[in-house]
Amino acid sequence: KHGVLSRKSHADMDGKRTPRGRRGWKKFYGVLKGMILYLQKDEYKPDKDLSEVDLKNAVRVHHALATQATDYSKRPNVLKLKTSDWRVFLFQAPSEEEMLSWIFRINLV
Ligand code: I3P
Repeated sequence: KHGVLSRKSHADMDGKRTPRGRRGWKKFYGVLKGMILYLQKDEYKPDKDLSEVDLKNAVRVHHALATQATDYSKRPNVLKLKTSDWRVFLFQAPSEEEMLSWIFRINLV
């Protein structure tokens, strides 16, 4: 699955709140491949190598939990992702249908 996703980092690897200055929303092109959600700057091109930044932004979604971010009302169509290493991200999808589809696909991994 792939599509446009905006990301906000809420908690870091140790479960601690992401510090000010790194809490902003950033737009990516998300690609879910195997157990990894790649967050690329540019649109997905199957034959293009991933840049170092792309690899740094990739999130392991094995044993992660995706839910609707019902406690976040500033933006619509936002899901919350808790990873197995205690990071927490918010991801905004372009529509409710896309958000539900991402939740479903992430939780299948
Ligand atoms: C954050 C940025 C986010 C905001 C966040 C700020 O600042 O303005 O958009 O979240 O608020 O800390 P920075 O880019 O300097 O990290 P919202 O869009 O959800 O308001 P927060 O600290 O309350 O999460």
